[in-house]
Amino acid sequence: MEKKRIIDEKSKDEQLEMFREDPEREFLTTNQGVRISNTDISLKAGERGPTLLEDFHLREKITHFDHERIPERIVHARGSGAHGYFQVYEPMTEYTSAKFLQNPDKKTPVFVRFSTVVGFRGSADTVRDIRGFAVKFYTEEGNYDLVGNNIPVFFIQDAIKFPDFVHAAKPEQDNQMPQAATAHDTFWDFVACHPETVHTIMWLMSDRAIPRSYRMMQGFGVNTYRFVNSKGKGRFIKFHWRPILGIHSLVWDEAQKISGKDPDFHRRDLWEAIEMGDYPEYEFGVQIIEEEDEFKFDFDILDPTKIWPEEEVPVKIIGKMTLNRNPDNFFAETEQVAFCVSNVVPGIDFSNDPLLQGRLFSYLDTQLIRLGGPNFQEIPINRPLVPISNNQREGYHRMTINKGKTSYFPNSVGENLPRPAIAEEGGYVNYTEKVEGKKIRERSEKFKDFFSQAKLFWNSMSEPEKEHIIKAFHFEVGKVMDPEIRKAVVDEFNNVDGDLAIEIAKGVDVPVPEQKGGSKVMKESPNVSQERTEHTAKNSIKSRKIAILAADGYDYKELSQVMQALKGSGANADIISKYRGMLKSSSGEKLEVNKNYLTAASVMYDGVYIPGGKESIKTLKMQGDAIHFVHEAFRHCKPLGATGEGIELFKVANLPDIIFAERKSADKVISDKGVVTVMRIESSSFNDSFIAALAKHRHWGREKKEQVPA
Ligand code: HDE
Repeated sequence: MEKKRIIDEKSKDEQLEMFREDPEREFLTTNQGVRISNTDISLKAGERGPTLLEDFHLREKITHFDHERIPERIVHARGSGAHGYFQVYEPMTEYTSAKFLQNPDKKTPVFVRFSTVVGFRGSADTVRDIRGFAVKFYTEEGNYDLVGNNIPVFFIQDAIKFPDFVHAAKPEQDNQMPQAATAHDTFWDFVACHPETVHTIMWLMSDRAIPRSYRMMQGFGVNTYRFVNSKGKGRFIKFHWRPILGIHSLVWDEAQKISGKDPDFHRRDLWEAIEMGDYPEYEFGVQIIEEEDEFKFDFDILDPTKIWPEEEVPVKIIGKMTLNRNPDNFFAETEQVAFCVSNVVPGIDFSNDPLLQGRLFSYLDTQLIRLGGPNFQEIPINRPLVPISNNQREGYHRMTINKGKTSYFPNSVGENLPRPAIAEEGGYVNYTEKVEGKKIRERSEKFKDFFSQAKLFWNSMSEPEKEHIIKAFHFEVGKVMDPEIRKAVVDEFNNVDGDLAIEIAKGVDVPVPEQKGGSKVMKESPNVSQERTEHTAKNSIKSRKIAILAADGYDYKELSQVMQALKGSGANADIISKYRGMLKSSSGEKLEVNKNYLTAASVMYDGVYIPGGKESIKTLKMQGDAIHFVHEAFRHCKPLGATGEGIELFKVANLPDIIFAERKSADKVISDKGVVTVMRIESSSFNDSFIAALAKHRHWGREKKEQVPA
């Protein structure tokens, strides 16, 4: 009889414990366990003589080192992982038999890997790119992998185009440039040759492609899947993840600067949040379409370049995922984790989405080369929590020692075991879908509508979002050397929106199209806009980072009052000054400086606060670094706060068209375009106003003020 294991939140951790190595062993040994007496000097024939081949320790150490690398993922090479758990809110029995979606008391362990797509393993985090959002659920029925992205659509409609697409997007083959960027000729040539890419390109040019944090981005399954209930009834579904912290992005100038100042920005953010107990949380949702409604929409529900607008097919929120533990070892866990779209459990099945169909093949195939053979599921991070029993044997790196005589089925020698399970015993039964058709290389008619949803996306953007998209085109297409490609891109987007095409043309040295074109679609889907969607939390500053600039002589009362208020709302603050060490207030208290101007920059923070204190402000006014900090934060539309003499720094920085608090009404808080000031903080509502400004994240109204240098 099979042993039943109870799977809970801790199960994966307990399983991994069996493989963990304690670093505090006393003696160095070889891989054979022989103690080593010297690991610094190789065995030589005499002090100045040649090294001897018989030095087994030297050979083993160097050989192992020589083999430390495995091929990086062909796409999504750069990633960061975290452990956590998933909990469903209510039984989903009506829709799916998947056991991990039935019991709200059950916590299913998960491992998540976030990634960029195009860059190599060592590339920067904040590049313009789609982000991978892959989740491995270690369920009681085996592993289920939901391998998604932070953008709900994909560039191409058929998996057969994927190698072409990736070749065009990756650095160019002659010179391997540019790194982790799509701003180059081959990428835009591919785009111009493939109108099916335009909808996803709109998303890629939007702020979605430069998230503030992995903790603040949505996730989407992209492809159409199926839920199947225990009666065998199937429904089409799309999966969604929604971050509890809301959806927030960087601005492009900031993203580029962070790439240099802290290429690990997203990795560090995720790691530190988990270390500090700010556990990232995401709600899980599904869109459901009944089979009889398959053809009811003006898009084909199998087309991965199309969304199911939430206004037409609402997202049902069914559970929550919490990430609460960092990996112990990056390579063993984050690098070796192998996601396969084909890993499903009973109750979840596939659709005929042609991109998905190809993915079902590709992921398993790629793990074979990446992880060196067919036994990669035995690597601890990939092991299911339920027993594996089948007749697959041998191959590179086989760990399991299969006992008994038989490795075939049926057999009479081994009591005919292990045997297939029927559905009632938990056996996976593929959905019985009727399929009839001629063998052809064709796509369905609605797949050929490339522009309607790109226009829908454009219609749904707020004004600042539209501005950002146009600027992104100016940067990306502006870097294309070949004028023919630039022209082809403008012509292509003239099919989406005539005004958009004109705006793109202006910035990339291409004549505006002779005939203003554009799709006729007037509809909007506000939920695709980060600014307009109701899913963006705009009332919390939990885990945001605030920079406090100060020098000796700062006002202790002001600083500590603001710090406390920020902390009380869940934000984190760093004190930044010219030197690290202790800063002395005007009343003698000392506070530790966390970063100096070289180790910190405004681009690493969500907001800036300047406390008063005559001497402190006198010093800051003389420091170009402090003024630059304020300029840059202003230009990036971040919330800024100052109290008392702190306001003088803003005045010296010449922040344009901003009204500041005045001495004559000392308790009056002035909040103008995200710049919050008060002369006397004590009995004022400064903290509330500053926190409200921080919660808004960005104050786009200031963006036009291009005269502020940054
Ligand atoms: Fe992937 N993709 N992909 N992809 N993908 C890989 O698998 C592939 C696609 C996604 O953190 C590879 O293990 C094909 C869509 C993520 O380990 C590879 C097609 C979506 C990750 C592969 C697609 C994704 C991958 C490379 C078109 C969003 C990283 C290494 C038919 C729904 C997972 C690997 C991780 C990784 C193939 C398109 C998401 C080569 C053929 C659409 C998040 O197998």
